[in-house]
Amino acid sequence: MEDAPKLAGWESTPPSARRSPDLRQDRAQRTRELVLNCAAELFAARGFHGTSVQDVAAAAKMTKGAVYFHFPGKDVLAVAVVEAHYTRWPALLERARAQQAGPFGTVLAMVDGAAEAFAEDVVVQAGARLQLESILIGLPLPTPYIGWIELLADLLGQALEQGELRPDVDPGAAARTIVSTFFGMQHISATLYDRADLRERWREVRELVLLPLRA
Ligand code: LUB
Repeated sequence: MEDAPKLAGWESTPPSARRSPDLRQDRAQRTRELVLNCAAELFAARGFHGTSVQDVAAAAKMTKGAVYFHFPGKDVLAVAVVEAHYTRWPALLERARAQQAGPFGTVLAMVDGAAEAFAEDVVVQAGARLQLESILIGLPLPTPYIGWIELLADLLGQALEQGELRPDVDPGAAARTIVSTFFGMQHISATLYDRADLRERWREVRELVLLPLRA
């Protein structure tokens, strides 16, 4: 049985989503989520520079003032979308670990789930694009990649201890290779084919990069 892996920088409730008790009303929360999802659709399609708060307000069928109440600027909105993108992974990890397939099986389930999320989840797609456009955003974003690298290194270390990983494979090197390969795969798919071939490209990476690491 694997130990609970680390979740570097992945918070299930990011700072931007924490609200004082008086703001935790369902309606305010639902409005915030509507604005966030409308912003994600626009950021994913047009990028940070190509999206205005007015565009988000129109898409959410709200006034700009209502958007500013939840997010006092486009930069704040972009940070919230990137943070929301990272909140997907702790829940995915819980589902992966629930399969009790051992640490290497959990790695496979995690990256399979990430491929599905990058193919389907507009908040994840927007988060990835905004990370690439971070220089345009006037506020700091969560540090990219480290969460995945540390989680996979942790799980692959456990896989090595349990004889599931080839003994000649360094868990840290394998984690960095998997994350780099996955990042490049999803970026090329997004750039060339708007992610239409992402699942097929992921199957190739899984077959040629991940499965050969097994003992
Ligand atoms: C992942 C992206 C796009 C890493 O973790 C991250 O920050 C990521 C956005 O920055 O791919 C590969 C799973």
